[in-house]
Amino acid sequence: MKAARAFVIAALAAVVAGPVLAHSELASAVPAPGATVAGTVSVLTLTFSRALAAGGDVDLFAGAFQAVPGVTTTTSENVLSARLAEPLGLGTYTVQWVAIGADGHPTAGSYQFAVTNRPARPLWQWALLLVIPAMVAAGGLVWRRIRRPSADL
Ligand SMILES: [Cu+2]
Repeated sequence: MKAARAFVIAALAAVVAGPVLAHSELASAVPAPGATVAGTVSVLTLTFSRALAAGGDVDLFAGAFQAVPGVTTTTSENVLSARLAEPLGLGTYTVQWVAIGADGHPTAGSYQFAVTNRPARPLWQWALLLVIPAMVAAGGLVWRRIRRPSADL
């Protein structure tokens, strides 16, 4: 019985202590790992599981590991932001990140995403494409009625 209680206490301690001991790991990113972005990308946002200390870095590589110049990395709370001097063109990109956890432990990783440069047309633009010709056609019919009220009556 005593052993069982000791086991439960140890298990609870592990559950409570687990997150405290965990390093800052990449929780999510925009663009997301493996994503295909339609349009341009001018900032990368990497969100981590825990708070970060200054000193993290994001490097970006195009195609066959050509470094993309003009990447400025800033750290805020648990987010690494990488601003790009120029929006990314079509291609496949590799992100290499290094983050320094608030506990001083560094973590690192990499992932890829793709840019297709085909901006998706917003729904309201499609709606206008349908509505404007319909309104022009309706207006034309009304105009003909006004101009020649008894023409075909
Ligand atoms: Cu740590």
